Amino acid sequence: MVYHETSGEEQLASVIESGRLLFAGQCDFIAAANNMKALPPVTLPEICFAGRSNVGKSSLVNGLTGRRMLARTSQTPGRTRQLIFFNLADRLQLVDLPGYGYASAPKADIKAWTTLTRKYLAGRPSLQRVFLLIDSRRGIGPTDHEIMALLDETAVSWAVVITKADKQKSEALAKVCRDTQTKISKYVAAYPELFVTSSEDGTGIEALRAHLTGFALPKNGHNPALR
Ligand SMILES: Nc1nc2c(ncn2[C@@H]2O[C@H](COP(=O)(O)OP(=O)(O)O)[C@@H](O)[C@H]2O)c(=O)[nH]1
Ligand SMILES: [Mg+2]
Repeated sequence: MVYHETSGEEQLASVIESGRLLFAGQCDFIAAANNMKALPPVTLPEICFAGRSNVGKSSLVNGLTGRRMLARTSQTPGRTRQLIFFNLADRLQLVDLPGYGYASAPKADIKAWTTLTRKYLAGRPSLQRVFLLIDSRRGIGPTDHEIMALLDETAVSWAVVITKADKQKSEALAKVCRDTQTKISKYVAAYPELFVTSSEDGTGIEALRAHLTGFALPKNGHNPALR
């Protein structure tokens, strides 16, 4: 018998290609919710992006989907107070969560963030994983730790995405990654691998697309895990 064994390289290329195809598909804005009733119904597996205001969430959604204007990016942080839902090719839902920790009242900000977002995190059966964005120039701050503790509490699986990698020299970037990895190792719900990205120069975007494809419905298929 002759087997064709796929090499590691072939497998990687195929996963990258699946990611490219998924994110090249249709991507539509479906809802902006500022209360639980306004959340769109659970129909697709979902992943969401969380992080401080200005960390690069909207830019990442735009970078992943290759659409410059899909998620509104802003020079004025702290403006988005809603959960923004996008439907990607009827296979995966992407959610841009409100930013936190900006301005002079971080405590009040966390509280506002917590009320709706916490309900969403705790009560969304389709939510597969939270991607928590950390700016490569700042690393993990105290507010991020609060959010990480909250995520651990709600028992949602979460992973860190380092953003703005283009803004750091490679040594400094490596150090931020090491520090971040050490810090997140204390959290039980944290995925151990970091995703290092730049929406500016495309670093890590195809790897993240490939990873996210693992949560999507198969093409023309259905997901038995979803009721
Ligand atoms: N150099 C660089 N700037 C970025 C990157 N991602 C976002 N930005 C900038 O950071 C600012 C905030 O980005 P935005 O996506 O609106 O952040 P959000 O508040 O988390 O949604 C904007 O001025 C973006 O142009 C990146 O990867 N590299
Ligand atoms: Mg934004």
